[in-house]
Amino acid sequence: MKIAVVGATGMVGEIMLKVLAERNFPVTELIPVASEKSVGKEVEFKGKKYTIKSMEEAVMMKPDIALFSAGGSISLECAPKFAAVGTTVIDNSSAWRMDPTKKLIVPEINADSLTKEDKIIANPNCSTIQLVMALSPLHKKYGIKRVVVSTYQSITGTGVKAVKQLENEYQDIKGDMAYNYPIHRNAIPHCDVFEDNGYTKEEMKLVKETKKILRDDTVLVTATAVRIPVVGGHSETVNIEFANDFNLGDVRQVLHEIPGVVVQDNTDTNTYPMPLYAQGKDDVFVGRIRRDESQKNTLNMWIVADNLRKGAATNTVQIAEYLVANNLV
Ligand code: 2RA
Repeated sequence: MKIAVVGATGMVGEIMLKVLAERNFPVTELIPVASEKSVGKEVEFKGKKYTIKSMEEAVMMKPDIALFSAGGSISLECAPKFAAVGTTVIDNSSAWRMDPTKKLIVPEINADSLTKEDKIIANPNCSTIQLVMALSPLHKKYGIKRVVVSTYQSITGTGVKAVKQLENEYQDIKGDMAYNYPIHRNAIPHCDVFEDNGYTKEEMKLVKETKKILRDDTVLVTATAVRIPVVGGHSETVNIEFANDFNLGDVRQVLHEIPGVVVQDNTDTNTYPMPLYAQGKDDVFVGRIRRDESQKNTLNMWIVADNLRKGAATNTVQIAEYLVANNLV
């Protein structure tokens, strides 16, 4: 497979290369793509150096698949150019996610909807992916009426500038700010930009993308997204009201049976997911599973995942794997 990685020098791009190698994806030719200032530099993949190409060069090389993590504006401009030469694009930005003609894919949930005609495929937002990995099977079994989710998001979701800000603040160094406030010893209830309804874009991504992936607009979702000084991954408290009652043991069994979900839930041994231990892993970790005693048919849980892996790079590569395995590219 001739594979382009667009945004190859970014945080997610670098991890996409790492995951492609880890999973031994059948790459016969790698085309790393980055901004003009990086063209001509090299990236290493599986012990070999590859020269970074410009977007125009990469399009002319007609890759089979292009994995994008280069921001929404570049994706809106360039994904159609790749698609026009027959490349299948899997994009990590929000550009295409809510486009009714584009599919929003978490392979374990809805990859079966993909066809050869899907030439631009959207990778969901990281905080959505880990949420729906747990919600989907429970929705099928019990019918979800409403979800209340609060996120505790890693600064890596913002990028290198945020990681540098935290490092500087550890050492009391004044430097560039990724956020309006210090992040060290703080929690900022502001991920992405505010919309007219008082929610942030990040929160509305959770609301809208969850409905699209579950293919059910009747599922009610409300969200609060908070940035915290953590690097290992995103954490979420989730309160789920079902249409039907449930048995806690059955809920744990349903979650346990999902490929890619690991239940870590034992209060006797203080066993529960934490971002420090989720970092670098591809699973979605679920714990603190307990009945909401304030309301019938309602459950609380805690969900943690590495936002750069299953939340971005790994999910993208898994979509590519599905396309190859099902002869869709
Ligand atoms: C964030 N989910 O964490 C967004 C984009 N990566 O900032």
